[in-house]
Amino acid sequence: PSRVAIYPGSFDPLTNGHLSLIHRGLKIFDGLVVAVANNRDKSPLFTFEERMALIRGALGDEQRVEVDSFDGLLTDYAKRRGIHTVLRGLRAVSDFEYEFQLANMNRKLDPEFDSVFVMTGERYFYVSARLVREVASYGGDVSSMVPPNVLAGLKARFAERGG
Ligand code: COD
Repeated sequence: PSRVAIYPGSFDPLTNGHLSLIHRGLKIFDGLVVAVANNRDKSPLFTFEERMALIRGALGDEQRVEVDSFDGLLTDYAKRRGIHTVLRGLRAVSDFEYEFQLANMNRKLDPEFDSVFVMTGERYFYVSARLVREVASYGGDVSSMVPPNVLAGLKARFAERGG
């Protein structure tokens, strides 16, 4: 039987840290569903459609990854998909507290639910989408932190905004 996990996140935008995790995840699972959260309460830099397109663009023709989006609770989406395993990344100790809370809450909502944590490649320990957004907004060089299509997307977005 094939093992598939959901890799959920904001992906605003996809970074090389996320990509590293996807490639590591594919060594553990047969397939991944990258699920972009369409959170109402956040005002993202990229719409969820744009974030999905950037992920698809960065993955090329990787057949084992499906890119999808969800709104509402992750556990509801997971149940709907019949997938009870989620892939999450850990960078530093600082990620642990948040991930621990998230995993426990999700477990309360769905007892079947399990989270698998993978460490990113060490080159990407310090890469976060939030810092990428901030540095790029001031015209800083983020070319080592994001794939080329995301770099182009960031440049276009901040050019539009006149930044
Ligand atoms: N190295 C390793 N891992 C990384 C790196 C990196 N450089 N960068 C990011 N990651 C990991 C993160 O640790 C995370 O595990 C994953 O990649 C995605 O990261 P983000 O920042 O894009 O996504 P998050 O953390 O904002 O995603 C949070 C969710 C959207 C999954 C969460 O808020 C959610 O499930 N929302 C839906 C509503 C819901 O169910 N809420 C209740 C949850 S208890």
